[in-house]
Amino acid sequence: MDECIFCRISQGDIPADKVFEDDTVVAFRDLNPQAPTHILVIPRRHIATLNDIDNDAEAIIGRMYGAAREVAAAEGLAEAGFRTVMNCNEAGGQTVFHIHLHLLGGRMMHWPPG
Ligand code: DGP
Repeated sequence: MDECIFCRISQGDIPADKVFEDDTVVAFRDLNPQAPTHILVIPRRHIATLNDIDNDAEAIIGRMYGAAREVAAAEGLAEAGFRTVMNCNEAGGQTVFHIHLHLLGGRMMHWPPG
């Protein structure tokens, strides 16, 4: 997926402020942060939306949450708390069609989200 911006970040073709990476996932700071800490956790495998998760990809989703937990701890967010969100398709607010888990922290979160 040469045209996918998050594939290109994963491959290192486009710079990003990466905070974590392993064989399965990459985590980097969001370009347009909505909280003092706003990090995106993406799989290296191109998966367009949460609707496209198959049985194989369920393990990837698990790893994304595991990485989010590790990054949240490293960023000092674990005790106070943080939010993880994955938007799906237009009505869900998705704008980049390579799944990503938003990790937001450093301020009080509101509910319901807008
Ligand atoms: P969503 O609306 O859920 O699809 O979130 C997409 C997020 O991706 C949005 O918060 C901005 C961020 N983003 C888009 N392009 C780039 C980029 O090139 N670099 C980084 N670091 N973040 C990006």
